[in-house]
Amino acid sequence: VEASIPEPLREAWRKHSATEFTSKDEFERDFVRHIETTLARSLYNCDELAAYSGTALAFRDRLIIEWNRTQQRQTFTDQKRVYYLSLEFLMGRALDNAMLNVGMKDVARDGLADLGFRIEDAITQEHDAALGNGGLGRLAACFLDSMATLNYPAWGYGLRYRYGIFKQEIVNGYQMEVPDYWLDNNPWEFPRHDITVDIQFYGHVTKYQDENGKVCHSWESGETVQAVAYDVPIPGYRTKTTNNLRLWSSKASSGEFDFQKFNAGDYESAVADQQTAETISAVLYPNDNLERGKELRLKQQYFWCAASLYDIVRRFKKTNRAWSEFPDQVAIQLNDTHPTLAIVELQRILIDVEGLEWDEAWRIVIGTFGYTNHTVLPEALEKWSVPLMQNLLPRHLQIIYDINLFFLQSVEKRFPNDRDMLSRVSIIEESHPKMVRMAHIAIIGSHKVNGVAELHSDLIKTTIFKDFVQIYGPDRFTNVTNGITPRRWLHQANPALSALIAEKLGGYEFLTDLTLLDKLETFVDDKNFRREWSDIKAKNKLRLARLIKDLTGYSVNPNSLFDVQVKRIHEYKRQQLNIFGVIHRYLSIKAMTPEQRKKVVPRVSIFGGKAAPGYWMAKSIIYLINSVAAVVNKDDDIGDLLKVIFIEDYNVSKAEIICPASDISEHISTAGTEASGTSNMKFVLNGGLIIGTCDGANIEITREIGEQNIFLFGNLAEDVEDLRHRHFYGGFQLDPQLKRVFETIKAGTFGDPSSFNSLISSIEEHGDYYLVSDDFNSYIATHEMVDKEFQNQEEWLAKSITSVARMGFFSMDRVTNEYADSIWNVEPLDIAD
Ligand code: 6GP
Repeated sequence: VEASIPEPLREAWRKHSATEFTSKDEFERDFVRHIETTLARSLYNCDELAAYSGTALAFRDRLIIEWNRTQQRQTFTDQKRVYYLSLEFLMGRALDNAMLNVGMKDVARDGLADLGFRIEDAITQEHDAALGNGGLGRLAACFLDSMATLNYPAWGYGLRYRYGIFKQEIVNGYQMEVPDYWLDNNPWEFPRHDITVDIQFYGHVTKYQDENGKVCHSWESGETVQAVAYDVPIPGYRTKTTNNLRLWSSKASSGEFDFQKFNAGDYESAVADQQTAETISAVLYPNDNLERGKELRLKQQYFWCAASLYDIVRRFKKTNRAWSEFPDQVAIQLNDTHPTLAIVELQRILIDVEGLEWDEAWRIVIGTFGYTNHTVLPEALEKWSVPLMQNLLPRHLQIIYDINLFFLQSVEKRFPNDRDMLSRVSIIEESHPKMVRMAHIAIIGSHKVNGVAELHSDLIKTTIFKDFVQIYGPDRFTNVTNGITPRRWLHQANPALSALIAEKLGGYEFLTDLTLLDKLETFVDDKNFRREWSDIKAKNKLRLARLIKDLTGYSVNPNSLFDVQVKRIHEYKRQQLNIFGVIHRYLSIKAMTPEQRKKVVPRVSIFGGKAAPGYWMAKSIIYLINSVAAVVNKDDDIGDLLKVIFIEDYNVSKAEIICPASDISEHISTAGTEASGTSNMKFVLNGGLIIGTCDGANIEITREIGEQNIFLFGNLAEDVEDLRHRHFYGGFQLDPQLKRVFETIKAGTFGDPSSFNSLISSIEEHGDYYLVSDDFNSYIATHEMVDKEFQNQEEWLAKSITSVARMGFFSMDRVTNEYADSIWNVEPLDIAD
């Protein structure tokens, strides 16, 4: 309030208040001013990177003006807000998205042309903001886009990693990791050096009695690290709402301690302390669907949760409401269990700092939180060792024990004498060392728990969280099937297709109501429309072929069938099944007569994705793909009939080129392992067909688009357990075609076979956990159907168009509205002109 300018002095402010550029001329003015003043350059010294920066800064001005207004509006209306807590935000590039969302891309294109630049060259200078691993991080980014587009008062909270996901280089076929320093030339963040929070670690807890004799706890001593806020504006599509993504960066607290050391000449130790503090937000852990229990990771989690909660509570307290109203003003969504400590931290603030009684505080906590689960893989379920937690967060561990005590007491009342049940649902696993099960805290401390596709949500209710359904009843558990933002994944990635659809539907309304796509079905038989549709796919394939040439040196024939699998490399996602299938194809072609070869549909098998640096098996898969590529692509006997490509450093901006260019893409996880998948939606929305297992969102995609428009294969989730069991106790029969593939590898066709030993033995000898052999036959047969159907291009086009027309359900806007209705109880802000 003190910082606010008194009314009599506001005239000058109003007169000079910043305004957005609205014309080409004004854009050029802002661009040149930024080049000359912000960047201290000139027309004699303006390369493409500077042109990018100038454009980005001009657009940033626009965003920040709307950002300011949005924040004022949201504060003024003072309604319930959503806070999306995610350790990952896989944003990709921001400039193109900002231009399209504010509707000024054409203005910028013309302006840049006047100034001597091609807009594409400026756009591609931008470094991806890659603060995430894969699906979970990209989902968070799609959430931000939809929440802003739909005018929800919503904030994202995350960490400002100095290094995002590593850059992948392929050297002699192997993955190498290179640090991704992405912060140079990043115009999109606003450091808020005045918004800081001191975060405490270690120390001990003392008990005392207050003046009324109540027993209280105080968490003392220990170390503090400072959290500094960095704000990133998130523009909605064609709306005034520009929301905030707040990322916390760690810094040494400027306590006297450091200065004493410094003054005493102990510079090194003073600097070392500072570096230790900065380490907290230094790097994103590069694991997808895997947790490894490292202390620094727990520090990251607490640092970010505590800073975010402090911020949220501070904002709430400004409204002078009673604490009981907290859940009416605040909804916090936990993106997986990574932010679970926020539950414990809010309880701590309410009882230790604000003096509420336990039960009242706990009611508030439950009313506030929702938890989204993204995986059933046991290796991804977070557990922290009790001694580690005791040391780092002593007060939180006490609170966790109390939460557990009260919870177990209530369970015991309802299920007397069921010791097994108690030990299964306890927050504490009685192992050595004891472990804290984060998912249990997340379930007990939230009013809603959701999975991300129907099958997945059913699975969590019948397997990993079964007991909790017994305890709480089915109402605490729900499903919200994932979606994607059509702004980035159709309009931005595939402008030609977006324009064609707009022409047919009479405008771009489908970008904010994706169900309108259904009108496309009336054009399925329109010959001209089909031609235009297939021309666009052809051009997108050409664009990808150019990228492939640039990255790998290989020329691929754009008339081939482009078969794509791009996603994190993981055994459960089964890139090994794909590459074994490619080897099978190679062997089949080799065995053909020239006559037979004439009938072969030329194919390019395209792979992309990163392996976690410590994931040996995933790295072997990458090496096998590259080794097969090296042989097949140089085999003159094969020519264009088969090419194998590994695209290095797969990321969001490459996905924007790859997704519009597939004929077929692969979503072939072992049934029951892929919670949802979201790239399946991106490919179909861009007119590609998919081959997939009955897993995750593939099932709902099938339901929406019709089973004649998708290539499904493989065993069902309900049979997986049985099959695994049989591998051990019924004798293991390797599929004969897969056997032939293994023999070829073992014969050294693709180089030293010892490199692939573990890959093969995991299937042949160690139980084939992911059922590669069980599904191989049906996989190969289904690919033969793909070939056959691809030859009937007219039918193929009809399938492609029909599928796109039926994809409306998978809009992130539908997802966001479902969370708002069924979990957050939040309304969009009414924005009148
Ligand atoms: C992923 C799931 O693997 C993927 O199926 C889903 O589409 C995505 O989340 C978004 O819901 N999970 C993760 O990336 C992960 O690390 C802990 O889960």
